[in-house]
Amino acid sequence: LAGTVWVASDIHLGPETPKTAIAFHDFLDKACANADALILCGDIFDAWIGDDFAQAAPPDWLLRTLDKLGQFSTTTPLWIGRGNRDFLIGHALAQRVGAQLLPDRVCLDTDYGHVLLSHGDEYCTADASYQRFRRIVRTPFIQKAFLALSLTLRRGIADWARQRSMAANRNKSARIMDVETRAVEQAFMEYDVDTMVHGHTHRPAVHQHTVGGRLRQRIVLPDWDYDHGEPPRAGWVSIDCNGTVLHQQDW
Ligand code: OKV
Repeated sequence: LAGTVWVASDIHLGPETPKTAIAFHDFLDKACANADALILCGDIFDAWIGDDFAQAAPPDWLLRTLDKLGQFSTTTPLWIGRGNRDFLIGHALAQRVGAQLLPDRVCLDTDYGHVLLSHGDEYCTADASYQRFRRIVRTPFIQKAFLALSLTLRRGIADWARQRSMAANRNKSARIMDVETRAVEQAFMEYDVDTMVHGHTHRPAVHQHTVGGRLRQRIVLPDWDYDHGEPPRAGWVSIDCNGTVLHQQDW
């Protein structure tokens, strides 16, 4: 990856976030003008129940973003990673928008060196009930069975799962829902990188970790929301030969 790489995550687009969609589309114009590649590392969408949903007759809000991404990728390379919400994104969607799918964790070879990129939910190891949910819905035969259901049934299951999750999260502490330092440090060691970027926790920050006697940097991306209260939230990380910069609506 040569030049300037931009990374964003947790846009959480859906039928009820039109302002966030507009902000994201503006961001794509900005990325088109300033970045040599764009990586979206998970939860572009607030829910995803199968690529066929986007293929048959996508609702208006989705069609606009698919077309925008498709247009974007004709001029700038686009990579898409799956998040904890849109983990069912598949190659059909990637093809539809002209993107390449990323694996869950990927070591990017940038002008600033190796950067470990992931969505970030895999580091939330203190949240046992979430990790259980994650294991179940990531089981291939369970995914196949789910995708074989009618869209109506899948929508029903998704609504139910989201209601249950919201109820459960109300009783979880901030610490439980953040990353575990031990899981992060393990990843730094395993991938032997000095820079890590992830989203998921919605706690944008630049953290320093000393692991294996080396100072390392972990950049956490913000989520995006222009539809629920002030101030709006958005941001991205830019990576070039000079290093990394976390941008938060200073644009
Ligand atoms: C995504 C999350 C809902 C968190 C269900 C198998 C199973 C897939 C699914 C249903 C839900 C995605 C696809 C959604 C993420 C939630 C609630 C909590 C914490 C099955 C395969 F098990 F039912 F058979 N799902 N949807 N959550 O609405 O997009 O990440 S979702």
